[in-house]
Amino acid sequence: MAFMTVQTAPFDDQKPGTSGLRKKVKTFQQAHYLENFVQSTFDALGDCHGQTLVVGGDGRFYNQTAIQIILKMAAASGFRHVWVGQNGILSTPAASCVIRRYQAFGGIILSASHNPAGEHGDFGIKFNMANGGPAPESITGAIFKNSLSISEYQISDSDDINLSETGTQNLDGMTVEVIDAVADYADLMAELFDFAAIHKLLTRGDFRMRFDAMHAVTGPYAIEILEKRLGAPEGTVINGIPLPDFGEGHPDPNLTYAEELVEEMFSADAPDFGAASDGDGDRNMILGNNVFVTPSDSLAILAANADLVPAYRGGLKGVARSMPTSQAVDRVAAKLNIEAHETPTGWKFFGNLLDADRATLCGEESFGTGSNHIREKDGLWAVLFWLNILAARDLPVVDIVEHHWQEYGRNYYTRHDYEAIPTEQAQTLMQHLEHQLADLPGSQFDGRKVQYADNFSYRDPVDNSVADKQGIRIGFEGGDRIIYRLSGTGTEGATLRVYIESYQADQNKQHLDTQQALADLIELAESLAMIRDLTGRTAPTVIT
Ligand code: VG1
Ligand code: CO
Repeated sequence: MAFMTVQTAPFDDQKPGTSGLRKKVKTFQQAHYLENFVQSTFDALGDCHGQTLVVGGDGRFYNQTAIQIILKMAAASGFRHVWVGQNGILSTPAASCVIRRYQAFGGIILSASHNPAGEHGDFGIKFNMANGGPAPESITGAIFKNSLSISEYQISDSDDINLSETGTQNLDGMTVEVIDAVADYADLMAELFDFAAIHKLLTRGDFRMRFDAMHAVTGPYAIEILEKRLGAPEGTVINGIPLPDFGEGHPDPNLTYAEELVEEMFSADAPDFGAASDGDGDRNMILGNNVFVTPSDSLAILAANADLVPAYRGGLKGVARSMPTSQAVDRVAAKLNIEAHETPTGWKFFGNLLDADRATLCGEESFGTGSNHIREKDGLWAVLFWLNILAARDLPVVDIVEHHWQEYGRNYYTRHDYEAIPTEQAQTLMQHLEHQLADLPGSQFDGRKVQYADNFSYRDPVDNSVADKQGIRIGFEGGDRIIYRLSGTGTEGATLRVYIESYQADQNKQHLDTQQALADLIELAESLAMIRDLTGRTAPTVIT
């Protein structure tokens, strides 16, 4: 066995997006493509000699092939020790948990999250730091820079590692530890939540729940935690077997893609509680009997009820939400008298706030919620948090939501996505909006006065780094907002996301259909951006 130096040439498209590098599987299958990115990553980290690395992925097509390559490259770059999930599996939150537990130097997570999988689907790779969180922009920028000038990489020519059994193996002097993918994560959940109370709720006979793992990575985690440790009846978890093509589904837990669960939860004989997770296990959707909880409301409700959960009983240090996420949680923070932070989209921006203990709970409108227990958003964690609240309060989901609105008011909220728009059209649309920003403040639309209009810029309060051009915001007096940004996770053309929010304090007006309640703002969002004229689209592809 020996280390080899392989000559290569740069690819010009390896700039990490909102959450790592995502491309079609076919792109990753090109000779040297993955290797270039991995070498560029190791080089951006500095000296890797003697260090410990964590490797795992969401189990999609190409996962195991990529892991074998990464292990051989890690050995050639001097890593001493690698922890890898059995069969190459680690959900994103479990990877973050393992990095922290074993005090690793960092981890490589292979996932394209909710993007479709399979040979013709997407693949992805990202690096997480020693704190367990996604690499900050300073590192992703360095990776991209390296990828543009790379001329060679190092790799071992040794045989593949057997990933199917736990235990220790040797790869050219590097120790590979194949670990149970679920155990450490499940133990951490048991430390955070009142498992005894949740066990009682799930076994008392009159409470039914359903969890849809959507044939993605969360199945084994949900079965172990909900059915084995917490006593929920077998069959509580549906679509629990991870498949390399996610059963040809689209494991994005929302009202459009989680059809099977949504149908059951909105039926006459619906369970009391329903939840789903995404491809890599970091997203969550929360449903009650005939009710859907928006992710923004869910974050606010978790914050308002945090004292019911053992891990957060001491109080929250602060909360953080991505800029397009509704402002519902800000009202809870104001009442609790704690800091509320507004960050750009993407979990990497929460890392410093969590490390500095300035935020305890974080969330995004895109079905992501998490806390300082790890440094990623965490789907099952959110589900367990809700179960803990339901066990403690003994109320239906709908009552918990409505009581929350009564106390804090309701932030009507929707996101309209226009997928796969030709990139040039999307850029023209954003420029057209940008040109209007200077003139908008003070303008009136249907009795709404524009208070501010800008392209969001964020200065991290911990390290003072600045992230510019993070989305166009049009804010009205009273708190209503329209936000536009282009997705940084797609692999085909551009995806325009339009986020619309309106606050309603009047209890008599809190029970409207969301799209109806927001109809005039939706129309205004369309006309300001001229979506129809500039893209030819008459309706969004997906509404959440
Ligand atoms: C989307 C979401 C963002 C999330 C990101 C990664 O990014 O909007 O909130 O952090 O996906 O989530 P974008 O740039 O497409 O809007 V996941 O579950 O893909 O790791
Ligand atoms: Co995800």
